[in-house]
Amino acid sequence: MENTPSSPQNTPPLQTWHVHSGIGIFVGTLFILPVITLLALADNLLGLPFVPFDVFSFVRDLLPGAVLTFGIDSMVAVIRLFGLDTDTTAKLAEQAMAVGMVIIMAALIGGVAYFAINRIKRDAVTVGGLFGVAFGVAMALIVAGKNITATASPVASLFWVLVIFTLWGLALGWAYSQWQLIGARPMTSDDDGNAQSAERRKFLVQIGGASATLTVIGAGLSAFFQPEVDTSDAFEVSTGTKLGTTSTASESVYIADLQPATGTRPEITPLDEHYRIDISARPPLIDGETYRLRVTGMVKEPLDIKLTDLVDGYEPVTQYVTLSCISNGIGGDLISTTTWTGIPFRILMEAWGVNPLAQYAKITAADGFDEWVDLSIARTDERVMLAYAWDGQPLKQKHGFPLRIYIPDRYGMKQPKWITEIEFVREWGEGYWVRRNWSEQALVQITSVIDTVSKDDIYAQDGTYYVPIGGIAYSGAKGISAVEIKVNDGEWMPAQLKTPLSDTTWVLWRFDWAFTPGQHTFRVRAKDRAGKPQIETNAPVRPDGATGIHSRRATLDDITEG
Ligand SMILES: Nc1nc2c(c(=O)[nH]1)N[C@H]1C(S)=C(S)[C@@H](COP(=O)(O)O)O[C@H]1N2
Ligand SMILES: [Mo]
Repeated sequence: MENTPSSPQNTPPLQTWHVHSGIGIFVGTLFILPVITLLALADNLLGLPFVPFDVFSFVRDLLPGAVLTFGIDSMVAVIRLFGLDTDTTAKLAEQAMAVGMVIIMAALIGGVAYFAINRIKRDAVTVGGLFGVAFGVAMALIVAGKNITATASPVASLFWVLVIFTLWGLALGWAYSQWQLIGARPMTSDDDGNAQSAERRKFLVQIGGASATLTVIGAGLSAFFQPEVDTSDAFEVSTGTKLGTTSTASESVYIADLQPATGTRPEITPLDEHYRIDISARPPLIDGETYRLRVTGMVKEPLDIKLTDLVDGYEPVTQYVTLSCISNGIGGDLISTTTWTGIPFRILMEAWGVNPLAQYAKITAADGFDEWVDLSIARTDERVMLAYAWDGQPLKQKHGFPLRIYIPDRYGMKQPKWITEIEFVREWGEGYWVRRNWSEQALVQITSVIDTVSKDDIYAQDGTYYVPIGGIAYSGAKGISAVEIKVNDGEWMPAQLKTPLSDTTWVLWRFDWAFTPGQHTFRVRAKDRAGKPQIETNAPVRPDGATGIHSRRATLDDITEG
């Protein structure tokens, strides 16, 4: 009832200098959401940096290789467990992690900022602003170091990052002072503390609402302005010479017109289903017009080569290629086949006047990826190519526009996309994944997969019912000479092989199994052209690529006549 001015409960001093750090965490999180959508909008409209993707790359490169690979392995395992498509789901997960990292940072900085204001008892807006500047400087440094998405000028990019994070800090400080003000407001006797709580709740709802509105508008606009990066018109592609199946030694083992069992994957992967693996949260965006390939090191003279000069200046070759990721588990979906068009690397080396003493090409890519190519392979194997087209079209942005390299018999990790520089050197170095403890050579392991036990295609011949079984076998450029199937504890039996599209693709196989009802386990194994059998003992994907036998179970109902 008493409401004396001296009562400390009802009229606190004008500045209490105490707002709980928890409120700082909450406000920091709340205010970073519109910042993130504004970053996305400015990225889409003006090519300004989308900070979370740079942060993702920064954190990723800080992590020890083992932790990183464990993370990727777990993610791929979870995605496969839920039967999701690895390509898009993994990218979405990475992008979500990227945004999550920035949100967590903002929450922590918000909490620390409020703690600091409580302690140093200075104007909250100023202190908040200083925290924002510090946050902004840190983010600007990361952006300057990584630059995953920005196409705007570096000065504009860094200025923008600094400004928007400073604004975030000022807003954080402003919210503190508002909170303080509500606490300092003189209250009447009948509504004392409750009125303050109600006021504060109202304030939280207001800033929450404002923040949510901005976030939704920003997200909507940036989805609307999302640039459609279509590279298909960047240049004309002619296919030139086709490299096919050159080996005749074991051609007798192939059947040209073998009909694959229903359910066998398509021999040529539709381009938009080709698997996709790379290190950034978003593929680098390269402008084909201004692009220059830098050729440096042990060459006659350093070169900056226009894309059209490459595409129009050399007779292209085209070959069917099966590409596999070293992270592809037994029976996994990180393996695909399409046509690659490009220029034999050997021809380019001649044209560029590469010093015969050069041993390696150090390849640098726009996303910070790098790898060393052994020139003894490039000098002798004409299939090594600087590729600019897949499936008769300029490379899609996500598959490495404008240039990537092809090296037969190696997993994808040895074959950079988005190539920006080729430096000819004497000394070998460890590439991006080799530094993270993956295989130095990354030679493809022989592998085979059962795609289907085609229960619905059972047919009768001479009184026996047969079940078509089918799949692929792959061994990089080593070819496949035999595939064998084993049912339950039976003998290994030879499958039929379809003539492959080239020496560097998978081979489709088919086996017609004499039906018996019940539940069965089918196993498959293969041999390469040199007669080397696939390794049957299980090994994980790291460090040398998975080995082991793929198996599939199927329950076959008895055949009901009539
Ligand atoms: N610049 C760059 N090149 C890269 C990678 C990358 O992250 N960055 N990933 C490599 C890996 S691990 C694989 S498996 C293949 C995948 O190529 P794709 O995504 O076009 O199928 O690209 C390789 N080249
Ligand atoms: Mo890979």
